[in-house]
Amino acid sequence: MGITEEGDCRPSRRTILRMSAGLSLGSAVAAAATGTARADDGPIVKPLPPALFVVHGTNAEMRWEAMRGQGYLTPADRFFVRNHTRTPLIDARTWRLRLFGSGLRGSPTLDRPVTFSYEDLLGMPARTIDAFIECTGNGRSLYTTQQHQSVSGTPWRLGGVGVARWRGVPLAHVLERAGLTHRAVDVMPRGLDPDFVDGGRNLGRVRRPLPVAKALDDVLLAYEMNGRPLPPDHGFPVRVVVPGWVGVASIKWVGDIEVSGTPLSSPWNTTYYRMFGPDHPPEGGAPLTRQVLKSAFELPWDARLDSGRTHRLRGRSWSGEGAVRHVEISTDGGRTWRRATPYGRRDALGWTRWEIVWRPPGPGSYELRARATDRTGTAQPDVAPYNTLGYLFGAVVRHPVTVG
Ligand SMILES: Nc1nc2c(c(=O)[nH]1)N[C@H]1C(S)=C(S)[C@@H](COP(=O)(O)O)O[C@H]1N2
Ligand SMILES: [Mo]
Repeated sequence: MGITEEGDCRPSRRTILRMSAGLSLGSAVAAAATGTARADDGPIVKPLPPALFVVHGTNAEMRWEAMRGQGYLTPADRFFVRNHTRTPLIDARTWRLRLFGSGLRGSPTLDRPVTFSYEDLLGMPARTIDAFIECTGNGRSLYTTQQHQSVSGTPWRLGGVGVARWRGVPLAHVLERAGLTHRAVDVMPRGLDPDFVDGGRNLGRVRRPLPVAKALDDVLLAYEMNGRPLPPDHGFPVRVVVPGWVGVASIKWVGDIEVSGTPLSSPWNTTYYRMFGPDHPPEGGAPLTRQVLKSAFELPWDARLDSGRTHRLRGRSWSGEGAVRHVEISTDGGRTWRRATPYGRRDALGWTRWEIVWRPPGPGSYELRARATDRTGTAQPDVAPYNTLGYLFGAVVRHPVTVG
């Protein structure tokens, strides 16, 4: 089910060659910049052609029509980027992963941590998973456009999600190697990107605690995305991948990991990534964990479709709760629904692709709706529960199209 165990502890020769290609890329960019300064001063390194992306400040949203005709995975050239600040350029040769804290044997400190190099990680048992990473704010703009509610944050439509093939070392393996004890309760990876400043307050580097049970379950320290070394924007040399969970848990450019015998906190599980608003306690709800069930059509927003012919509508549905069971489509504003036909692979950690044919009855404006049901038997609701930061918009989306 999307998880491949690789018995051999040593990377294949091909992998090593691929990796050394990644290393020389790392050193080339390191010459131009060690950490902050670089020739091109944008927050994102990769090209962001307008046909593939909508840029929101330091972030880039994938256009859903860019998935049309693609296979199961989202190619790296169109995978969304969510940066609190900017993509750092890191030299894999000098990079070290540092582990410290009271949850490790001998309670190593950040000054005297347990360290692993990039090559140490490449030499450990590898695992590959096909999993989505999705921003918790994906769909946020629909709170405003569809529910007429005001929320703050990046106004993503539905393109703050992608499925990639992540290869790396299980975090569990690295924690064991670092001397994990039964005292450990929380694990907190921290990124090497610049400090995040919000409203004049310096909140430090992006970090978020993860309960040890999840850390030991299916979390990966990934060094490859879709069969290549991680691109700089997606966390080179190593990122965390936390399947099914809020995207912020998947810390990019990981530099250190605190392993603690007492619960940890950071702004990313207290100030952010909780539900706030009239229906929630003043300190917010519990820290968010799983992403909610969603669906998207592989169509431009306000797509133009020819009248007088039959169209094959395609889309994808995914859920942090596990595999999608079925998807229904309405082309008449939710009065009638038809089952879409799933095709290809459908993995619990990734998504389900589906299609349906539609012959528009005539020219005019229509709203397409896709409503998925996941393993838990729950279907996407008509309305997403309001929260001031606009997280977890899981309602059925009304996708406008014009037939003419
Ligand atoms: N170090 C670091 N890790 C990070 C972030 C960041 O800004 N810095 N953004 C997080 C958020 S909010 C999301 S949604 C995902 C996005 O991953 P991507 O940019 O590879 O798509 O990365 C997460 N990891
Ligand atoms: Mo995010």
